[in-house]
Amino acid sequence: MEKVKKTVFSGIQPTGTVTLGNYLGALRNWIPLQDEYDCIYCIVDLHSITVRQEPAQLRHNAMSLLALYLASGISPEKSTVFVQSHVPAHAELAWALDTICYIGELNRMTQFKDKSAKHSDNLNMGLMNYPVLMASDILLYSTDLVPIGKDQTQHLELARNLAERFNNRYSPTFVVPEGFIPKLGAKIMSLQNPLAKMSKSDENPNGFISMLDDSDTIRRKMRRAVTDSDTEVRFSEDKPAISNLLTIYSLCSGVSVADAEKQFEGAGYGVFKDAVADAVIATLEPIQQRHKQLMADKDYLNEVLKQGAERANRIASKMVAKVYRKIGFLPKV
Ligand code: ATP
Ligand code: LTN
Repeated sequence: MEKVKKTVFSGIQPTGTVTLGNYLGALRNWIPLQDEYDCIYCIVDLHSITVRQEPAQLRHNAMSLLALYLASGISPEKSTVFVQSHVPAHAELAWALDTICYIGELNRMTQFKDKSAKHSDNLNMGLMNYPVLMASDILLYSTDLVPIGKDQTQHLELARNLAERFNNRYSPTFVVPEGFIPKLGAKIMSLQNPLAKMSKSDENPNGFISMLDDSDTIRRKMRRAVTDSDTEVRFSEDKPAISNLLTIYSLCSGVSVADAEKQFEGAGYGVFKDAVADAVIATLEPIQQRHKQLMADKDYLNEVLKQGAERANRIASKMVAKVYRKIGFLPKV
């Protein structure tokens, strides 16, 4: 049966508080898709335990991330919002996909190499297996479009390869998904090192702006942000720090990068950084207020999760049953 609407799937790990990078590169782009697509937005807690998590903190982070999804404009009436561990099909399909994924493919993954170096004391199988679980998330829902930041393109490519491999080995089963990567903001860089991506698990909190940072913290982090050698506010490859701030400014204020360059001609970095801070604060403040209200209403948040898990389970369990049948497992009696 042809679908009326195409399907969108994406997720964020509850590994800490979502950063401005996660927001501008991913979350923000999820909102407008809700009108045109069947959107499924997941809190990927199974992924998050590939790095050690403190149980109470993980529980808090997952709930807070749900509140941030909703506060940012994800509507539980329009979209399916749920927690990955509430839907067993994610792990069930991942196992089957594991058996058609080669170790060499996972060994080549940049994120695996980076995280292995960073967590050499905890080189667990989950860290290596991470992209297969992500493929499972996507393929379970016959996803057409996956809105993600640039760092996830290699993982999406693997999901496409596994879908095609399974379809060829058995028969057409999975939709081969496409990525949706924004032109501007697909890789927001650290404020302390413009050559490294802004990450919520950065040890130096001055490197990232968390979506829940208060105005004073945002202003302070912005003032401390590293800059490039001359004093010109210009977007260019040889000015990675200022180009990153211009990207943030443009996305938060709605002013194009070219117009922003004109606006700050001769102004100096101090004035520019304060304007970037103002734009970020104006973007985040209303979200923070809604987040606070939502966090005070746990019954509502739990109800959203319950309905989301029911909807997701219905679709995902059917897909697993179909895959298990094609593989040759005996049907349940
Ligand atoms: P961690 O630091 O815990 O590994 P993370 O900050 O990289 O996490 P994820 O949960 O892995 O965040 O990513 C969620 C989404 O945000 C993904 O679509 C990812 O591509 C996007 N994203 C992450 N960091 C950035 C960034 N700096 N700029 C743009 N998009 C980003
Ligand atoms: N690996 C992603 C998070 C993620 C995801 C997904 C994104 C897990 N499953 C499915 C899109 C679709 C990351 O951002 N690190």
